[in-house]
Amino acid sequence: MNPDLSHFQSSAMAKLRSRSFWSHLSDAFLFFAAAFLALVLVWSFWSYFTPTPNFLPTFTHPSSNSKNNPVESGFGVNLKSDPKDPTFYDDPETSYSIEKPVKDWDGKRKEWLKHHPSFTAGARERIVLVTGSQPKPCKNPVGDHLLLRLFKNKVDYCRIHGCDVFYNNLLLHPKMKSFWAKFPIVKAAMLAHPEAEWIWWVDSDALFTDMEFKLPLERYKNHNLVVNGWPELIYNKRSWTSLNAGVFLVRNCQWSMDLISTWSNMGPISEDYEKWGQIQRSMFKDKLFPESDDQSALIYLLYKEKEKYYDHIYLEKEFYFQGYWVDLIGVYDNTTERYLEMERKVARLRRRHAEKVSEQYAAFREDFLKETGKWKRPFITHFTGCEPCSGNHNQKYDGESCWEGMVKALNFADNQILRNYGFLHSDLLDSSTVTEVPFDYPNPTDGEGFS
Ligand SMILES: [Mn+2]
Repeated sequence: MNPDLSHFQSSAMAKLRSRSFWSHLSDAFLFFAAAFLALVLVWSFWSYFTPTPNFLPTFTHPSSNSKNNPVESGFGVNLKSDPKDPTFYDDPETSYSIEKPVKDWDGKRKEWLKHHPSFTAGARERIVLVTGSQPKPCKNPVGDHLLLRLFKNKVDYCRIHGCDVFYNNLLLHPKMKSFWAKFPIVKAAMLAHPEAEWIWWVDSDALFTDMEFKLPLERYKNHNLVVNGWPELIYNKRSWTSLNAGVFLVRNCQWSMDLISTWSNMGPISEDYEKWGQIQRSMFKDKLFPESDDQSALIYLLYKEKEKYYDHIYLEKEFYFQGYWVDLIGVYDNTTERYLEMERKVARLRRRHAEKVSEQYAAFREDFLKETGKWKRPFITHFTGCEPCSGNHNQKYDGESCWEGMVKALNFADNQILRNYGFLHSDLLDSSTVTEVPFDYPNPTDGEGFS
């Protein structure tokens, strides 16, 4: 403590202690007199100004009086105002193309936010989830159906947690195909969403299997890219699977713009594309195909330019930022049972509620999850190698296990949503039937039963 301050405090205490009983009594009298007066004043104003209780909020017609009222035109943000002041959008030099770098993006984003102040509050947490699939119908007969369900899963997650979703099914650069296709999309999404701090790329073959879990953004405040990965595998084993590039969270900033262009320049837009493939194969002995791929490219950057990249990239391994499906499909049944057990014991956890306030119930559950340990729901399950659209799954798996695994994961996730609508799949392998959820489910008096 500051010595001057401590002296002041102790002398003030001494003064307080030396005051007489009578002075305390007169203070008390004055206090009550003032409080009474205040009460009378508040009460009289209250009866003057309180309008007739109005149960329903007032709805005004959208065309009337909405110009200056930001709250009216969206969830606290003004969706109707775009002032005339020029921004990067008006600069003919600004290009969405992956081949033309963007400069001074931080300054440009900041300038845009200055002209759209209603977006400033909450800007640090705003996320746009970006995903997509190929432009043509799937070769696999159930491919499009699976893609629809995988997309629905992402929409469900974002409805609960308030993220926006952009689904792209076009190649934005003719050369940037398959795993390279995401970079032109992510770059374009960054420019299209200056209001968002984060772009969250989630592969079409990945799905949320814990609808309650929220990204721990606070943990990433000093980082610009988050991927699931293991430093020891990158630096000691040099494995091309030491991280997974199918799900990543990237900050909408200049650093990321630069990373995306460096990263993409190891892809098919580069004249050295073939050479990059050879470099990657000589570096990662477990990489079996010759083409340069995005995942190897990122590991290469982390390995070769550790000083430049390591401190800015968060390798998340504490939870399933994305998890390999083969490790996870076995846990859904047990996890379901463990969560029901939790709810049988705690009425607050099984209380019915509106879907919109689900995050509150996720927070309630936090205290109980620590005990659950390995039976915590995996956050994201990634069906790597299953190729739902083409059907050309990795020969390591048979098609049946990919298909069954996906159906199980989808229904497991869907149950977490459906419950808010009063229904459940009682069999995770049966996608087409549901049962109505009884009131106060799973009440201990129900016993084990719900099928
Ligand atoms: Mn994938």
